[in-house]
Amino acid sequence: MAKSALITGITGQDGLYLAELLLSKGYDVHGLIRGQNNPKLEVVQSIAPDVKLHFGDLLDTSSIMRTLDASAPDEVYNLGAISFVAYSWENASVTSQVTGLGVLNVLESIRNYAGSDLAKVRFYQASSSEMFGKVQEVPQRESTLLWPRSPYGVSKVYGHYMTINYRESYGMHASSGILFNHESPRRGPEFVTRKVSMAVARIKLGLQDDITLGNLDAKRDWGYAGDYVRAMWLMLQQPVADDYVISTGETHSIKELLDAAFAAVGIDDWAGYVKQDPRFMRPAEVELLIGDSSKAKEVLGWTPEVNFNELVAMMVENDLKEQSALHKA
Ligand code: NDP
Ligand code: GDR
Repeated sequence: MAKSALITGITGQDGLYLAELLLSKGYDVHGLIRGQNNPKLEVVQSIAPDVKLHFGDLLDTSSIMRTLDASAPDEVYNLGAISFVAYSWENASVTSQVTGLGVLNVLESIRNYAGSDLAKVRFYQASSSEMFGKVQEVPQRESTLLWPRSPYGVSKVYGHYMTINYRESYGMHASSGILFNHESPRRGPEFVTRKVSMAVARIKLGLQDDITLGNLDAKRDWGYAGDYVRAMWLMLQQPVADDYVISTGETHSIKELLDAAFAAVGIDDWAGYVKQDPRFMRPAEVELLIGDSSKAKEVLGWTPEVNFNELVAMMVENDLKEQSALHKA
């Protein structure tokens, strides 16, 4: 019989890639979608029409329980979250509730749903490299001390330890993927890679004059979302649940991101196109992230396939197509 999987955060970047991966493996895929008129519902239905959608919210435990009953999942991937770090300072309480307590709501719902047969449901939590924050070790690995720098990071730490706690307290097959930044043409436009790829495409097409950013010196370990959802699935196929860092092991500054994005449209000197505004600076910055994913390589056999330059070129190329189509329409 086909396995069943439930994905929270189905309308997000990772939710869609994961849904496509699981459908290609023959899973019966269910997604939790929130809101009475979510504009992304149509996107999910057009890209992955075989996904069965259930209306619910991470803040509404009864909706999660109902969705578990309806989908009878073998695997639950908890990707739903308020995920924009900058937003989390302005909205610390709701971020803590959704990104932090939401994890507990899913774990408790699974515990109630599965009863004495807890082993029948495997759980994946979307933990984040933002938990390392003010990094205490370079590169960061599973054992590195966590030192989050934003309400988002603090909420992810809560979800991370709650996942470990359910594994240790109840023997639940609950794993956390500590994923470093991963991007794609489906990345939300509020995140720096997509903000840059869209702006560079529009500048090239003569639709925009410049781009305004915040800190250009911060460094991130950027990978491709399509590679990273593969790691999520691999974690839940292991006999024993565990936590894994997923990263490329390479770090690049925002300036290097600008180098790669402008180079993709043939512009070598971007200085005249880039402005800075304190509005985009953060109250506390995560200056440097670089991950060591050797455990994932050893145990899961996982390695990333798309490198930084290929990723940036893929995003710019997609935005050139999207923006010219929009402009012609
Ligand atoms: P997105 O921001 O693209 O997607 C977040 C998803 O969460 C959306 O589907 C959103 O739905 C949903 N959501 C928000 N609030 C609620 C709620 N109250 N109830 C139910 N669903 C809700 O994130 P990504 O796809 O990029 O990331 C997936 C997960 O991985 C997130 O948990 C993120 O924090 C984490 N992560 C991401 C990394 C990255 O680099 N992308 C790295 C490490 C961790 P809606 O359409 O309604 O807004
Ligand atoms: P991040 O991603 O905070 O790492 O979280 P984001 O792309 O928002 O920021 C990356 C870095 O770029 C700097 N930056 C800017 N960022 C944005 N968004 N806009 C700007 O104009 C800008 N200028 C400079 C930031 O200061 C930061 O240093 C992402 C999210 O997907 C999280 O959910 C996830 O957990 C982490 O990645 C890993």
